[in-house]
Amino acid sequence: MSKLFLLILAFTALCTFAQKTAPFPVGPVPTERQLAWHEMEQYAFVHFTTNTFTDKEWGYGDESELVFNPTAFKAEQWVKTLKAAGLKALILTCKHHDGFCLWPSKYTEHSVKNSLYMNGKGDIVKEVSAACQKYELKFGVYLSPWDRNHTSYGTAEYLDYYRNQLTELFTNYGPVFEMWFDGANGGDGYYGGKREKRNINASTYYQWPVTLGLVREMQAGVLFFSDAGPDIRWCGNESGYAGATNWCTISVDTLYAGKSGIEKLLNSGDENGNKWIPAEVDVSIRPGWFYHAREDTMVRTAENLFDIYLRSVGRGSNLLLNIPPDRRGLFNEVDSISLMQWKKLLDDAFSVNLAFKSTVIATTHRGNSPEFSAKNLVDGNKETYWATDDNTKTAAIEIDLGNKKNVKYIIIQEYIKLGQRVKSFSMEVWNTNKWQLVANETTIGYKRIIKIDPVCTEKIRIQITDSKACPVISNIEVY
Ligand code: FUL
Repeated sequence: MSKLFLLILAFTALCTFAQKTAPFPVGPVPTERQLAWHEMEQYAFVHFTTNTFTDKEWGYGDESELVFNPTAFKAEQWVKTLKAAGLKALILTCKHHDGFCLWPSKYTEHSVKNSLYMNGKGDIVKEVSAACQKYELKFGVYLSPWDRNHTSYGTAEYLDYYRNQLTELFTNYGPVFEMWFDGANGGDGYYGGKREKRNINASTYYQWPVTLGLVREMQAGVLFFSDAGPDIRWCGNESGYAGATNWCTISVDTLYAGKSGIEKLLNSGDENGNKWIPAEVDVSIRPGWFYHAREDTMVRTAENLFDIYLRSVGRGSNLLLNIPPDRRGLFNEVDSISLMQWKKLLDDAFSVNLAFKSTVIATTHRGNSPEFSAKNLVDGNKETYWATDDNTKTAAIEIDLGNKKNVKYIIIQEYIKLGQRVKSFSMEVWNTNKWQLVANETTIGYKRIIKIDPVCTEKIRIQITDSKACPVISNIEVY
């Protein structure tokens, strides 16, 4: 045998062996914290402050503390309602732009301690975080960087104030899963009586790296949300949708460069982005973020919330749904009813997975190894996956449901621990003896839910038509 022949033989053997091992990650991958975040999928935002009582969306910062007076506040009512609606966490506006604090901060007089609520002895943050712990909902903090009340806003001194408040929130109220940094700033305010406009340079003033470092020291597990991450990015709109093309990757440089017009990029992410920063879709159940009685007739219907779910969770993002308590300090009946009806729609739509343990074949699988076979797509185990050989970027998967079933939704998930890969895919259903195209889409990511015109079929075919590297898919469900 010639040396060259032996060399070729050894090389082929090596390649075959390589294909039998797991694919290497491609591009940025999520951290453990981000992975756990993806799995939460949906949680609540709660906007509550003096605005609830003054009928405003952006308080000026000069509201008397005495206006804050919820007459029947019960944190458990919020938490039980959210839990029943299938939401996994609650992010509370501990301080909105008006600067009023829902906890008795020792660094300001503009807080619950000077309100009528419990004669100034109350602590809304304490009650809400405790109720979350009791009912096993995660708790998150919104602390507006822009403070229209504080006299030192715009100077270096304010940064100490802001950081002191973060210290109070991150040391006295248990674990915080997400910290929401709001980029909004309208300039003018009361500012301790100065009543002027204060402009800051948003990209340098707050010195975020220092603040984030401080918070991480107190709670290593927290995820930071802001327009630019570093853990979770804004989806670029407040209307309730992630991009139909939605990459969890994006380059932070691009995010910081020229803020205006960045919304489109935030909405779709960037295939070649150098960081894993998935999008979160924040949207309110009402037109406003705060409660206004006049909006009682404008609460989103269950059907509308279901559509939002499909355009957020169904596009690989998480949904942050705002439910603002009313002046009693309770979720209004109208909102609660809508939430419960929405939950029922979700339960009905996704109750029986027709693909579970069904027969699945693929045109190819990695190294011909059972470890990467198409069976893994329907085994209900998120840690197993189907993959192809490294140089195979297209493939077809066929799911045989056994006999004809009514199909309306097809769910597909990438094994994102190895990166987001798929650039385009299509879905077909077997209809009157031929394949009928029902979807032609781009990205998959953590989860993609495709709604199709209801069809009675026994077979579904999914074609991966382009991918950054070999596709790695962990799950397919059919409803
Ligand atoms: C915006 C704020 O200005 C709104 O009041 C609200 O809090 C929303 C979630 O973020 O930037």
